[in-house]
Amino acid sequence: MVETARTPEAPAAYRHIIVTGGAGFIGSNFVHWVVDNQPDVHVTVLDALTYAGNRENLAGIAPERMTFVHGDICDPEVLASIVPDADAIVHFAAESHNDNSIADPAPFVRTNVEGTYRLLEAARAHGTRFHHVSTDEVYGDLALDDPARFTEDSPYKPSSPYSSTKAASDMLVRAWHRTYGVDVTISNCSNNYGPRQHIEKFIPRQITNIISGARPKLYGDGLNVRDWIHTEDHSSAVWAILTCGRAGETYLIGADGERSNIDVLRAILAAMGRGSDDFDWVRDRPGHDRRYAIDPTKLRRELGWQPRHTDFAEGLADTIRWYQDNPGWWQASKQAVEAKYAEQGQ
Ligand code: NAD
Ligand code: TDX
Repeated sequence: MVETARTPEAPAAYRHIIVTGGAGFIGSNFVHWVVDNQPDVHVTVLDALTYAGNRENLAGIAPERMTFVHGDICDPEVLASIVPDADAIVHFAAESHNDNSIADPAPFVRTNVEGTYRLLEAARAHGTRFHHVSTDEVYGDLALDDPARFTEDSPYKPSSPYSSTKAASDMLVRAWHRTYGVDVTISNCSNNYGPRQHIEKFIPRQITNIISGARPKLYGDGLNVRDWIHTEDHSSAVWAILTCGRAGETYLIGADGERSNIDVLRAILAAMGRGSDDFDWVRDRPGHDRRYAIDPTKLRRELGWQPRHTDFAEGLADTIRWYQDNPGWWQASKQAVEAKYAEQGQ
C-alpha cells in the first residue's frame, strides 16, 4: 500500500470521499463544509439513518456534489459497492451518546467496533486513505484542579461503554496502519455544539426543554467540565488532518473551551431570559467523567489549524436561535427522549 506524502504546503487532492455517518450532527456539518469549501470534491454519504441520523440534515446539497447511500457500515457488500471508487473514507458513523451506552451497550459494540473493523478491511482491500473520527473521552477524565490537559501521548483510560468502544476502534485503526500499512489518521475531538445536534445531548436538551416549557436538568453537582468546540471548527480540523496530516498520526482537536456544566446551563438560561436557578438537579450519570480538556498544540503547530468560532456566547446564541427557528426538526422526538430520561431519573 502506497502512502501519500501530505503536508500543509502540499495537501492531498482527493476528488471523491466517502463520509460515514454523514446524516448525523457532526458528519452532516462536515459534508456541508466540504460542499461549501471544496468545489472539486464529490461526497458519498454512507449512513444507516438510525434514530440519530436525519436525511434533512443534508437538504439543499446538489445531487452532482453528493450521493446518498442508505446502508450500514457493518455490511461488507455495501462497502464493496462504494469503496473501490473513492479516494478516501472519513469515518464519523457511531453510536455516540454515553447515557444510551449505559442503558444498552450492544449497538455501541456493533457499530463502533465491528463497523470500524469492516471499514478498515475495505480500506485495506482497496488501498483507500482512512481518517477516523474519535473522541477525547478515550483518555478518561481529569481532576478539576489538574493543571494538565490531554495530549496525543495521554494513556487510554475510557470510562463508559461508549468511550471504551471508541477506544477499541482507535486501537484497530492503529493496528491496521502498523500491520497492513493502511494510510490512516485519527482525530480525538472535545465536546461539539452547534445546530442539528440531537436533543438527547446536553446543550440542545436544555434549549428544547426551555422552548417546550419544561425545566432544564443538571446531573450530579453540575461541576463537571467539558471543553466545548463549535462543530464547524471540528469540520475544518478534520479536513486539515485528512489532507495534510501525517500517515499513522493522531491529532487532538480542541478550541480552549473549558466550561463547567452549570456555567453552560446558566449561559443558556440567561440567553433565553430565564432565572439562573430555573432548572432541576437530577440523578448523576453512573461513572460520570469529571473533566475533559484538550491541548491542541500539535494540530495548530504542525498543520496551522485555527478555530474560527472562538466566541462561545455568540455560538450559543446562534445555536439557540436555530432550535427556536426549526421546531419541526426536533419536536416529534422530544416526548420520547424525555420519557426515556424520566425512566432513568434524569
Ligand atoms: P450522531 O449520533 O449525531 O450521528 C451518528 C450518525 O451515524 C447518524 O447519522 C447515524 O445514522 C449514523 N450511524 C450510526 N450507526 C451506523 C451504522 N451502523 N452504519 C451507518 N451509519 C450509522 O453523532 P455525532 O455527535 O455527530 O458524532 C459523530 C462522530 O464524532 C462519532 O464518531 C463520535 O464518536 C465523534 N465525536 C463526537 C463528539 C460530540 O461532541 N458529539 C465529540 C468528539 C467526537
Ligand atoms: O441532561 C443532561 N444534563 C447534564 O447535566 C445531559 C444530557 C447531560 N448532562 C451533563 C453530562 C456531561 O457532563 O452534561 C455533560 C455533557 O453531556 P453529553 O451532551 O451527554 O456529552 P458527553 O457525555 O460529554 O459526550 C459528548 O462529548 C464527547 C458526546 O456526546 C460524545 O459523542 C463525544 O464523544
